[in-house]
Amino acid sequence: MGLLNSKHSSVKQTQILMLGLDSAGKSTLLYKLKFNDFFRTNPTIGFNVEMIETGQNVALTVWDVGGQQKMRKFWCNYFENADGLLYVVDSTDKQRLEDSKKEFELILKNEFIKNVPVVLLANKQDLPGALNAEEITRKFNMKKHCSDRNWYVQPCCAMTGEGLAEAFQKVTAFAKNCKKSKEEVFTIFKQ
Ligand SMILES: Nc1nc2c(ncn2[C@@H]2O[C@H](COP(=O)(O)OP(=O)(O)OP(=O)(O)O)[C@@H](O)[C@H]2O)c(=O)[nH]1
Ligand SMILES: [Mg+2]
Repeated sequence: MGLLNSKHSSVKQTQILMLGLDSAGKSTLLYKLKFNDFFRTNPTIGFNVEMIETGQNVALTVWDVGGQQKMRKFWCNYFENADGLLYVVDSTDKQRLEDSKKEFELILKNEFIKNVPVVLLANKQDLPGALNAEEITRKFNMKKHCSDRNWYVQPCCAMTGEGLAEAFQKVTAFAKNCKKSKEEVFTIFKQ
């Protein structure tokens, strides 16, 4: 069989897919993490991609895909290689919370995203009226929808960077474990 157990090289290269509705704060978050600076963003048409060094001997490739309605049909093009999913929510946008939840559930149903670990980012915690991590966890019914994978809900503020390091550490650790178990399956399959 032509399946390769590329343990050493693959563990270090981790693909993180970042999704969420438009204006959730994905690009702000990506550039804050990459350059430790706040940048004014424009709505993303297509995607942004950045390499992030984590200091854990893991290089993350982070894909930030535009979240406008017309863009969402292209999200599935990025699913196949994702080792971890970061789903960003504007915690103050109560009107569109239901939309965001629906999109999230659709993603989780996709075959390529099966078992892929999820970190949900409850962004814009600096703003008054932001739902906290517990409220977002409940609204998104995380226990039910993510029962087949590792998941975590991280409150954050993309503008100040608060909570971002924790979120990326978490998704990296989850993705590493997920890769390990995939490789074990490959190894068994090869024998
Ligand atoms: N107050 C506050 N504003 C934020 C935060 N994160 C992002 N924003 C603002 O929210 C707006 C949208 O941010 P973007 O990063 O462009 O959102 P996006 O998710 O990339 O949007 P699309 O590219 O359209 O999918 C910008 O005006 C940001 O400055 C935050 O943590 N707090
Ligand atoms: Mg963007």
